This record gives sequence, C-alpha cells and structure tokens, in this order.
Amino acid sequence: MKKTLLIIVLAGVIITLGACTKQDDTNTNTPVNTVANTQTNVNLPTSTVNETTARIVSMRDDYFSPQTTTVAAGTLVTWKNDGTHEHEIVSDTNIFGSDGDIQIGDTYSYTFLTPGTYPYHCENHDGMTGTVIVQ
Ligand SMILES: [Cu+2]
Repeated sequence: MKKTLLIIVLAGVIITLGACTKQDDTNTNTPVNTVANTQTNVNLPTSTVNETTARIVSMRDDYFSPQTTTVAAGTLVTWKNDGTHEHEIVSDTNIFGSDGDIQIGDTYSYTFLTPGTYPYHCENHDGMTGTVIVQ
C-alpha cells in the first residue's frame, strides 16, 4: 500500500516537472522585435545629379541628413524619422509638407517635378532646416 502511494507521488512529481519544462520552452519562444530600422542611407552625397531614383533624407534630433539634397526632376524624395521624437516637414514656400507630425520610424514623401530650390524646415524645432535642389 505505501509502495503504491510512493509510486503515485513520484509519478505526480515527474508529470509536474515535465509540465514545467514544457512551459519554460514556450516562454523562451516569445521575443518581441521592437528594434526600429535605424540603418538608412545617410551617406548620400549632397551634390549628385542625374539620379531619378528615390532619395532618402534622414530626420535626426534635430537636423536633416543630408541638409541639402540635389536631385533630378521627377525624383521621389522620402524623409524618414530616424530621431527619437516627432518631426514635421513644412515647405518654406508652402509647396509640400507632411501636414502633421511624422512619428518615429515613419516617412513622408514628395515627388519634385519642377527644377528649382525648395527650402523647408521642421515645424517643431527651430533651426532644423533643409533644402531640396531640383535640377
Ligand atoms: Cu524636428
């Protein structure tokens, strides 16, 4: 009788241990990827012309990189918020703009069709300015 009870208790312990091990396995398999992609094209030259592909301008805290971007007419320019707080793109001459804050990691894009010089700034931060030169 005692031997049977001992076996039952041991079986219970083994099952319990097995259950715990299994639970640990599932717990280790729940990584949450919250790392934002901060690797962008920050090595863009500021004087390259004849480039009709998309161009990226990085928004940092609190400046644009590159500050001056020279592109060919028809180029899609995309600003990406690589900073740690919100930025807002506003054209100095009201030609383009994000029409609100760009959240961290988000982007705003505009296609420049007409040659000219397009100064812009961040509505949220004094001195955060940039220029797009379209050739
Ligand atoms: Cu800003």
